[in-house]
Amino acid sequence: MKFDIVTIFPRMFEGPTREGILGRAIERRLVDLCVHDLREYTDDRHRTVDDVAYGGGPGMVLKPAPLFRAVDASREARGIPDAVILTSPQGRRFSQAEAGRLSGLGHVVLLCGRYEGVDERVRDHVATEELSIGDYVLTGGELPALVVLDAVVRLLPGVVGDEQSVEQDSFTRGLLDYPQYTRPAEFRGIAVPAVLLSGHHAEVRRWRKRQALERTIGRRPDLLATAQLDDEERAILREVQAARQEESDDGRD
Ligand code: 9D3
Repeated sequence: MKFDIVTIFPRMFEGPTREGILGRAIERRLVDLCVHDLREYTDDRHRTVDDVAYGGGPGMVLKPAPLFRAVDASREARGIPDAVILTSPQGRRFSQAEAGRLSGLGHVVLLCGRYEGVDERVRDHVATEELSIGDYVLTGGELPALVVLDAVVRLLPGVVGDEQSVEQDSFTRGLLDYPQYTRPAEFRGIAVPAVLLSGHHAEVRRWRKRQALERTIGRRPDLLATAQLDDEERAILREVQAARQEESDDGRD
């Protein structure tokens, strides 16, 4: 899969794209990533990428010309992209489903917003979509672009060694992870739950399912509404909900 990222801070991508699963995917050429310095697409001596807003007001706005030229250059060098994504606080919320959709594309351009905003003509005539990663204020679209890149790349065939772990993903299935432990069996007097040492595989599986369901109800009940549960999980869920009902009845006694 081809990615072009357009940014005024290309060095922000150096560390994250060299390390870990993402770094290996690029090394193995499963991902072809080009990071472009927006200033390379300016035509003035000062390499100006921003300007004051028409109508006045605080803050600078990213000028249209360098962004238009950067996308033109990508199109000429690497072909017509399937999506040109502007990262912005006004975007649709990025999600696991969005990551899955993008992982089916061949070529994606990510434009990183900055400052108080981006000239609206970029939204209307260059970007095919606009994505936000959540409701908190960042200083720019570079970290969001890395988040999108990371979430999409790990879904590409061959990138994560264990395809099963990708499918079992909590957000793919809609449940949070169950608690995990490794050796030693007792650490500073804190024991690993006995069931995990018992060797009873069916019991371990049921315990994990129950833990995942209890955690999801307790921490992210919103996820449960759309979770894909198997028969055993549905049965355990009814038990867990009955037990919780008991507890809240007790509380009122
Ligand atoms: C909505 C806030 N804007 C009001 C004037 C100003 C503004 C704040 C922060 C404009 C741009 C930014 C920089 N953030 C991004 O470019 C951004 C972002 C984010 O801040 N949070 C979550 N997702 C994203 S995607 C791009």
